[in-house]
Amino acid sequence: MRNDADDTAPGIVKPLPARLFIPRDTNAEMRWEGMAGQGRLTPTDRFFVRNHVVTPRIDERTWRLRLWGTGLDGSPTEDDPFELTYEQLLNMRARTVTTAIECTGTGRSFFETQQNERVTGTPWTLGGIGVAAWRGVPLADVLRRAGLSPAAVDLLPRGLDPDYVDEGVNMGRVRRPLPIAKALDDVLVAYEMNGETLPPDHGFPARLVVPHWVGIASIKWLGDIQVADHELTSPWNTRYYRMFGPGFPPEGGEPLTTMNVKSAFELPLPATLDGAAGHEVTLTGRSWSGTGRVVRVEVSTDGGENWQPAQLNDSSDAWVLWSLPWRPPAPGKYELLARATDDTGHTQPGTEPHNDNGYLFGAVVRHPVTVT
Ligand SMILES: Nc1nc2c(c(=O)[nH]1)N[C@H]1C(S)=C(S)[C@@H](COP(=O)(O)O)O[C@H]1N2
Ligand SMILES: [Mo]
Repeated sequence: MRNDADDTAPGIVKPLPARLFIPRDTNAEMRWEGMAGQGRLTPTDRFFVRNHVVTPRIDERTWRLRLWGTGLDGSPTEDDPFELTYEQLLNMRARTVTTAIECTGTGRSFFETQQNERVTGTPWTLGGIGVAAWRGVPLADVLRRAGLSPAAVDLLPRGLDPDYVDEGVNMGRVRRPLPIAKALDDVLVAYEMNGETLPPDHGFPARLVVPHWVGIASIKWLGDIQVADHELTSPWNTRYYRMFGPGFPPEGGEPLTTMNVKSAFELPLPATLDGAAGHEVTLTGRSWSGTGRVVRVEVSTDGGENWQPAQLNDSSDAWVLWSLPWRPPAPGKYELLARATDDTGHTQPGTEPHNDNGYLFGAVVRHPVTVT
């Protein structure tokens, strides 16, 4: 039996009780059974953490958000940037946005376990997603205050965590280009999560929240933003977060942007349903999509032979909560599957085309359950 002691991941500040998290190197994956009975939001105590390095401790009194580059009026330099204090940020017009942050590697391990394909990277199951109410200032307002020029093309938001070293090569601080159109659309400079000050692990004092996009876009511990009148690159849009492998160009596909459709049961993986044989249980889960609103979820309790529509109980922009009664006929092993479709017609496929880094596994997951 699993005890309730906290696991540790080097560099994560918050407690990681074993009943809520699976430690994965510098990261912590959420256990889906921890969402059973929860409301629309992922409570902060169980929200996954994805750190390339470690959570830095930042003093908000000396912190500044710095903006610089050729995409701002007067082209302020990195050495003499436009600056906002924490105080000033908190005094700007704020908005609250409920949206998911999801790691591009969510579901990666299923490339191996379901498709027998080798991929590199953290072997997440489905717990690399969380939905929170983020409060902060629209990035568009911050940019305008800094003197956004009509010539601006690309941004490069950069974190204050230590340099990321990948197999001995120093990649510098975590930073990923963000096109100006998305920056002006719906991106938030967030300083609160679920009604509380942003916790250290989730980006205190401020982070970007980039709705519907790959989690890497939502830069934590935001320190500065280069605003340029030309396209920008960093390893996070050239080397990482592109599709590589057979069928993709040698330099990789286009930088990844929107997330795909996924579904998860609010059960341990694998699960045991003790004493459920012949009795009705309620299966619950959630489905979400970066490309639209989930409008249909079908569930199979027999390995994909037969499908039934799940009841959609609560749908926010971020994800839909669903349920389905199930009476397992006899003790034994079952495979549960959930398949979602969004309002732009994207449905979860049976298999996911391979890519070497195992990004964006969106195929239907086969969830093993033992019924006694
Ligand atoms: N500065 C910085 N920002 C970052 C990261 C990081 O390691 N450093 N990880 C990114 C990735 S890959 C993801 S999936 C999300 C995870 O956000 P969370 O840890 O709050 O869940 O943060 C993104 N922002
Ligand atoms: Mo990620």
